[in-house]
Amino acid sequence: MGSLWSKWVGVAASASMTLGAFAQSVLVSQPMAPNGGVTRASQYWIDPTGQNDSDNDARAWEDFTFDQPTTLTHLRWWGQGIPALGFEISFWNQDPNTIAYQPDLFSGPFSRRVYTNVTATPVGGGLYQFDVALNQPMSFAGGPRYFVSIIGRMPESWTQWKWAQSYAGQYGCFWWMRGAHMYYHLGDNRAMELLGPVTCEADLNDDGSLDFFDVQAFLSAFAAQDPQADFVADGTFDFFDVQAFLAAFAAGCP
Ligand SMILES: [Ca+2]
Ligand SMILES: [Ca+2]
Ligand SMILES: [Ca+2]
Repeated sequence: MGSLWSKWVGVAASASMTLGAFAQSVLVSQPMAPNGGVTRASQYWIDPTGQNDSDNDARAWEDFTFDQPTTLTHLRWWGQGIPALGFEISFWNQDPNTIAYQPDLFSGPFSRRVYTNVTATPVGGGLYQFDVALNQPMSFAGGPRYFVSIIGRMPESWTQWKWAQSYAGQYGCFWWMRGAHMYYHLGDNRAMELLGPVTCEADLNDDGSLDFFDVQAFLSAFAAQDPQADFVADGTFDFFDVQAFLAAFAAGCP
């Protein structure tokens, strides 16, 4: 135990780090299909008279689910063109009154915001990767299906913004067009990525830095056979957990 202990102390002394404020990890990855795949119109005419009743108006929703409670901080998506008036990004619950794949259209979105500070990076073929930091981190429960809807805000009634396809994802997407007076469950998934703060596994006391207190917390949890110390999550507490903790600690926090 003595040599192991001195190794811990050595690692702890050499690796006191702080979480970067802007580091992100990709939580859901549905990258764009080659050449955008099947694109879907998702835009509203921002009618100067406020009526917003263009038959051309359309909206696409893409679903996502987390295994455990999760925080989102950034969104990335792909599509055609750059809407002159920015994007509206909204989050919706699954409709609780049906087992069918459907956002809660009756209640509407539980969060909706217009973003004009979106970063657009050309990726060829008139397509762009769009990136935005959400105005505030958003928390989601583990288990339920959610939807994110992204619409381009257009100054004319006849222009479209089209959301690219991803070959990743499941269940396809949900889509509506005002002129068609119908909702559609389509087979193709939309291209998007959901990003959150980088989690730091070895930061056992959750204070954003790695130091001796985390080693101490690991030792206590290990001695108590607390699941927190079961780093190789197999229900047993052995050297492999110690090794995994040391590796995570040595890797540091981004
Ligand atoms: Ca989908
Ligand atoms: Ca810590
Ligand atoms: Ca284990």
